[in-house]
Amino acid sequence: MPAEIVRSAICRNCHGGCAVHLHLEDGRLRRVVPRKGSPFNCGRMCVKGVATPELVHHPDRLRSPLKRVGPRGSGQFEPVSWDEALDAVAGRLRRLREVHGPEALAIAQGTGRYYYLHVLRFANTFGTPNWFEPGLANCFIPRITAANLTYGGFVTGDYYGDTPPQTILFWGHNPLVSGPDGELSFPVAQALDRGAFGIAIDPRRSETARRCALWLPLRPGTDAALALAMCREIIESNLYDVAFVDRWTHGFEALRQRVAPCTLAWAEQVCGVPAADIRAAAHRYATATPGILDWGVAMEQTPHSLQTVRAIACLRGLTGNLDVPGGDILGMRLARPYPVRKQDLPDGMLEKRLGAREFKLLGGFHAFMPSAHIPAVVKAMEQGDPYPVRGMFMVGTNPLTTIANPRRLRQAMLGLDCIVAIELFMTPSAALADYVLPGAMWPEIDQVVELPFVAGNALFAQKKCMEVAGCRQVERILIDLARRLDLPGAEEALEALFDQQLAPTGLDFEALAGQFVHHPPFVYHKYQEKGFRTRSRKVEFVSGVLDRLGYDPLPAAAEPPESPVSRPDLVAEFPYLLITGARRREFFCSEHRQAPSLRRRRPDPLAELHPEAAAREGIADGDWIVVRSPRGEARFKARVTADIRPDVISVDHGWWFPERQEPGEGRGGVFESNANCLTSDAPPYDPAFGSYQLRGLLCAVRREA
Ligand SMILES: Nc1nc2c(c(=O)[nH]1)N[C@H]1C(S)=C(S)[C@@H](COP(=O)(O)OP(=O)(O)OC[C@H]3O[C@@H](n4cnc5c(=O)[nH]c(N)nc54)[C@H](O)[C@@H]3O)O[C@H]1N2
Ligand SMILES: Nc1nc2c(c(=O)[nH]1)N[C@H]1C(S)=C(S)[C@@H](COP(=O)(O)OP(=O)(O)OC[C@H]3O[C@@H](n4cnc5c(=O)[nH]c(N)nc54)[C@H](O)[C@@H]3O)O[C@H]1N2
Ligand code: SF4
Ligand SMILES: [Mo]
Repeated sequence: MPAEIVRSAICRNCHGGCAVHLHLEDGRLRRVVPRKGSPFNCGRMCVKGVATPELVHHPDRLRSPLKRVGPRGSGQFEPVSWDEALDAVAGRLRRLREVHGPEALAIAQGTGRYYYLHVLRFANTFGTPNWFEPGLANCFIPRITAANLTYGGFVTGDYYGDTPPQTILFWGHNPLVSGPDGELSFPVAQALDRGAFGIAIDPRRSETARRCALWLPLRPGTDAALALAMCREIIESNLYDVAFVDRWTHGFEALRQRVAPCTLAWAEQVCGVPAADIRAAAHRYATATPGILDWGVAMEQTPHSLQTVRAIACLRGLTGNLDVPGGDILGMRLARPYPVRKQDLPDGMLEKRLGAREFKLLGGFHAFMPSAHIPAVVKAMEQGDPYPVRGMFMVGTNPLTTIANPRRLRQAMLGLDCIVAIELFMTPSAALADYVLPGAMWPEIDQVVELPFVAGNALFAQKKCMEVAGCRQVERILIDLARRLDLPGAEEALEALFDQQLAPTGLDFEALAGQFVHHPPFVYHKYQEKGFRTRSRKVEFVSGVLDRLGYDPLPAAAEPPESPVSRPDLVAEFPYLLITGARRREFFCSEHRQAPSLRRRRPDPLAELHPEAAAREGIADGDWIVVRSPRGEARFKARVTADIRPDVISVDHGWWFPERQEPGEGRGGVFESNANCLTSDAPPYDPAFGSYQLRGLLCAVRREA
């Protein structure tokens, strides 16, 4: 086959969204380069995207369905044909449903990949409410929900219009490296280059914080207190947008009263940040407008996630930085939601969803994307309580690296009747499966992409650019299984589902793929016509929905359950604060350690600590160290840096070692440098989302002997 350049592709090596060109030769992907002039990625891309050919053609890539032949956990598999694998998997799933009911199948998936919503469709049509993802209670859903509750829609920063932001407040977020939309890092960098005033609220001076004029290194887990103090300062100094607050908000007086005790001095003491800096951040964000408040995942990883994101959300309402050029803009939602067939979930299954009754915004009727609570699913696997979960279908997730207390999960999985995985590589989690089905990577698929995620201000369509023999697009695998299981909607082809999604645009998949992008002019101030899409039609400082559900309708602060304040008994043994899950540009969660160019840049899992802590513990930069929490240990290479609070240790996210394929529990060294060997899946949880604590835990550190 001759050389060819495909010009209409969207990289998905992270949640993704960079428009790229693919250079193909003899059916192989040779090079990925950024598409010039693309507004979202500004004609740029990152190293993960550049490394795509190494991953697509990697010798370890799964290229045939595999059937387990040894005992579960032995990692012994033999290749089988697609027909044999799909027939066998359908047979197993049917039997499971007949014997125990559809709810006995847990469907686990990973963070937003191309097939994300189709997995939910499969769960609904199969009839199980027990669909989950490690990042739901602890990632993005609290932010989306807080925005929906407060403004009636999701908001993203306006980096794209003619009016640049004057101020960008980065809250627990490092978009130059990580974030829900990878392509966003480029317009963020551009806005900072063009002189936007950056403020970073982060215990580490992250790559993004280093580009900011003001850095507030708060104590992990105290974000709600800081946000409430900023709200108070903005109100009491009369810096709020009086006209906007009067006309467009609900509950201002109640908020004013709620935050009255939250003085700068109080916040300084709770958060460990000088009052003068909190004041400066509040004044700058309120007065140097328009301003963007770009928030990340950190404050969703505490058992206080709802009130934390709500407190931060109120700042946008007070300052009127909403749906204005250069501020935070409400999404256009150009497409219809993907047809996930919620209506097919049988009667009674909503009540059966594990954890839904307790965590109403995770799994209940008002949840944005209803899912099960992971600790409840693991308990049902272990104990059959309140009913048995006997099977697990993993679609692009490696939960032994990403779920708290992964040893417990592994033990529970060993006892299941049936495990199926769709994967790109043989991960430690997939190695526990009975059948492993090889999925296609993004150059090998048809896809519709909405950018930014959830906001949907532009739509892209890509047609399959190439093929890797033996691998199949995940939705097509699920449709094949649905047909074998006679599930509702199974007759609909993937293209028909894309067409349904695109209907409001007047384009179908073919037409959009032909033009690649649909990006109509953005409309600001959308609320001025019909109000915000909340019950009161206003920005709700007091949330009507939260009130009805029995949650505090006003934002509040709380001390993390494991902290020097709430657990002084642990401080002598565990004197440091642990933040888990640091992201690196080279990797996406537990992925990409196989790619030689990326691994060369970042060979080892890192733990960052301050020179004062290092000196106290006798640790030098580059030493291997052991980080210990009340639950376990993990080893990392020390990176000694002044860019972190002296009392904080930060450890990397998602590590395992694909080059180590020894059988048994140690496969892939999955429990060696695993941040989640340090975290806990035990209560307390956030009362609305069930989030558990992944940041601000207590830990100790020592040099490895
Ligand atoms: N301690 C701690 N734990 C955390 C976090 C933290 O900060 N700290 N963060 C949490 C968050 S925010 C999230 S979102 C989760 C992430 O958790 P997960 O989504 O489970 O992330 P991964 O473990 O990387 O799993 C993705 C898997 O999908 C496979 N995959 C990727 N692309 C494709 C594809 O196109 N097709 C198929 N079939 N498979 C594919 C990859 O090979 C990989 O094995 O982790 C959570 N866990
Ligand atoms: N390159 C790359 N990109 C990614 C990922 C990846 O693994 N690699 N993962 C993807 C996923 S699933 C997600 S959820 C996003 C996450 O991306 P972000 O939302 O940017 O979150 P993190 O990178 O986890 O953390 C951002 C910052 O929060 C700080 N932080 C830690 N604890 C606290 C705290 O208690 N309070 C505050 N205010 N800050 C704190 C950290 O030091 C860090 O600098 O990135 C996505 N994009
Ligand atoms: S930022 Fe994400 S979408 Fe863009 S090139 Fe990197 S991996 Fe691909
Ligand atoms: Mo995430």
